[in-house]
Amino acid sequence: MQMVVEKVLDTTKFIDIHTHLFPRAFGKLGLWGIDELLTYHYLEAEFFRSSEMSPEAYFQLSKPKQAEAIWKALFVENSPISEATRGVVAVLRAFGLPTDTPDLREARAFFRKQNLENHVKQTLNLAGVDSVVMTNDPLDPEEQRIWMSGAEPDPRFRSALRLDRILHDWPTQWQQLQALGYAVDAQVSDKSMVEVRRFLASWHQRMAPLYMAVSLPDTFQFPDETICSRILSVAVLPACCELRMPVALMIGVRRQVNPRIRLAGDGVGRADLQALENLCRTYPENRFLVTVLSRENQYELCVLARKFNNLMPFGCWWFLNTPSIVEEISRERIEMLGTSFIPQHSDARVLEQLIYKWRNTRVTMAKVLGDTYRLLARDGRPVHREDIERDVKRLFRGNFQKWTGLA
Ligand code: RAT
Ligand code: ZN
Repeated sequence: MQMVVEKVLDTTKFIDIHTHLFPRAFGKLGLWGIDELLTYHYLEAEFFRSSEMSPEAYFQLSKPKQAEAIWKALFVENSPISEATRGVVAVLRAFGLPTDTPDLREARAFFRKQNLENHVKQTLNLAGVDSVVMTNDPLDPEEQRIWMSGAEPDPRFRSALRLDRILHDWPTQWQQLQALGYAVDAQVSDKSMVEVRRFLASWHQRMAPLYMAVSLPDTFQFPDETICSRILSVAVLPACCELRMPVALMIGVRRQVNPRIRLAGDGVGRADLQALENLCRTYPENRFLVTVLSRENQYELCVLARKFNNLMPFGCWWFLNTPSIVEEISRERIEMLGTSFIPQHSDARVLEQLIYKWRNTRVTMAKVLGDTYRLLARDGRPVHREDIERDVKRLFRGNFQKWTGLA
């Protein structure tokens, strides 16, 4: 049975429902190669724990120099045993590159000679995924320019309309919307809300996103007397209903607890999931894809999902994406929700990260599913290969396809 579970997991192509990757047409926004892998912010956070270099000195360096400093501190002077460092080792190995050299010469030479198109194909193949969902921010100036100039879509890279700037930074972003021709104001008036809906509809047409998404702090409340709450309820949720799209809520991030280390400086806090309960109950016509960052919120999320079928838990996000925690959360979800959830997304920012992140997910899920089927068989129900295939397909493809209409 264990071997069948592993085989099915290995041969089923997954859909990666949340990444920060971009296709070739997005130029420099798409990150790949050894220097990008090494300067991943998960590794930067670890670097500052093992190096005497100050963040200020580090951020002054060029990217290749940063990569070299991280390689030296985390891979040469120390054993790369953390999840993020092991990931780089696994990627190097997957491409037949040495994993214990004192410098990056060979790895750099390898990536330099890759043809990007073939490399993307090979990487997706090695990762066992056939589509990845991007994070698309219409108010990011660089991204906006690319979308406006009609970048050629790549069917493997699907879009998700990210709302963080609009929802969290209205006081500085409303003028951007105004400059794009929307009659909005600082006071989030009724007229403004109609205009935000028009903005979302127009970007929906341009991007063809599978869902809208926002990350939310641990302090998130709903309903609330905030601009975020107003835009969410008056513009975003009605727009999602009208456009028949789910909204993804990623709850529990404490942004910039240490601004000195920039992107690596975000933290986590336990959220009050009463807010989510209120949303699911008040908006039965809306569908909520939800991931929570705090380990302490996972059980409540499962209980809520048992109450509301318009709630789909997904992924073990960010700091939770380590084998021990993924195992714990996935067991809990299966025990409470069967196959009615989406176990994981990669959150990859650098193309080749797909390889190790999905490999690790498969290893952990093989353990969890194998144990689950053994319990089921012991209880008296034989488990066939077709059952396992159906379940894996539902978990890693079907649930998302059903919610987003992705073929
Ligand atoms: O996991 C990450 O890389 C974080 O920095 C965030 O991007 C997070 O996943 C998010 O989407 O906000
Ligand atoms: Zn993310």
